[in-house]
Amino acid sequence: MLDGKKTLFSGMQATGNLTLGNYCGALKNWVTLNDEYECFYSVVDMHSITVRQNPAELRKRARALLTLYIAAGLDPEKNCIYYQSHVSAHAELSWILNCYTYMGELNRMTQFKDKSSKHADNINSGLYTYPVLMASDILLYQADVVPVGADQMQHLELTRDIAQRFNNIYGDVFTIPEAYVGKTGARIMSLQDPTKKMSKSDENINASIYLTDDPDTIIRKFKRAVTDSSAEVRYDKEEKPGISNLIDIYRSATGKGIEEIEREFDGKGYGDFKLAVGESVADLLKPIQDRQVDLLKDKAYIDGIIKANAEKANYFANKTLRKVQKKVGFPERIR
Ligand code: ATP
Ligand code: LTN
Repeated sequence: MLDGKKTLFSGMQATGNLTLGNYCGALKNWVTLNDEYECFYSVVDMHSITVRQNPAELRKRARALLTLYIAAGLDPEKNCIYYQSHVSAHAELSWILNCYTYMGELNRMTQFKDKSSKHADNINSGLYTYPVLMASDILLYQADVVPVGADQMQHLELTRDIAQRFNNIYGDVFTIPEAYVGKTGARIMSLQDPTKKMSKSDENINASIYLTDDPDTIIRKFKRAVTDSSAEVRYDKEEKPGISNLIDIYRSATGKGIEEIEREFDGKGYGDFKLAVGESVADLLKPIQDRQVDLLKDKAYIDGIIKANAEKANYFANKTLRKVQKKVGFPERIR
């Protein structure tokens, strides 16, 4: 706990183009929580290299993501917005926690199974121990809450287990973090296959709304969204997964409730509904896009944020790391 406030940690990978799923499931919740907590938001570039990256591209995307955090409404003076790779304690704690994590636990991680089937030519050990690096991210800052989309719950459970195991041996070293999964937007599904989550690595560009899409593209993608043939705007995840997903998106973009939405489109066809969803999403994203473009031009300002926040993150991370190193028996540093 810092300044009487609880601590929040979250992070996102700078791989691929961020989607509406990333925004509604993660970033949007971060913005609503950032007054209440002492917040750390990382661009987790070390996680990114578990999948092969083009170096210049990764650097560019990482900067765009860091800027997007600010454009979406996170104040970089109040929140610590930083690159994971600028804080070496992440790698150091990760090594230690690897020695407190069982292979049996890592074998159960569904993201590892998914990613290794997608990247069968590069199933590296970083991909396998990815959740341990994620646990280190969270535990270094003694985070109380971690806002993530529903797909990251399994990693968060593992983080809690590792922390608990460590505390059982060495005393109260780590805060046990809680997940925060938002009420709306926890799982935005693909527009082309509503049984699959919307994902930035989807090959079909019509399946995802990218945060960089312009209004016309957004509206066109919603028009093409896969739905059922009954032409009734009603929330029913089993029978009408496509329409329910669009209702979820509309709820997240407008703050309206399910019943209110059903009433609004009572007697109207899917065409009207899809257009309204598209317009609401375009309105939601436009101001963020404009601000990001402006911020990216202001090199000196962004560089200043990167430097100051890396220092702040290093300070807090090293405090925890030193404590852990002492607990496990590493020799004291001579000053
Ligand atoms: P990839 O396709 O590379 O696996 P991704 O789109 O799933 O990427 P991540 O970088 O793994 O995105 O996730 C960043 C954050 O966005 C996480 O907190 C995750 O839970 C959330 N998130 C990702 N996709 C969705 C989605 N479809 N609905 C809700 N939240 C999501
Ligand atoms: N694994 C997460 C990204 C991530 C993260 C974190 C999220 C890395 N470290 C710490 C929350 C807290 C993902 O793929 N979305």
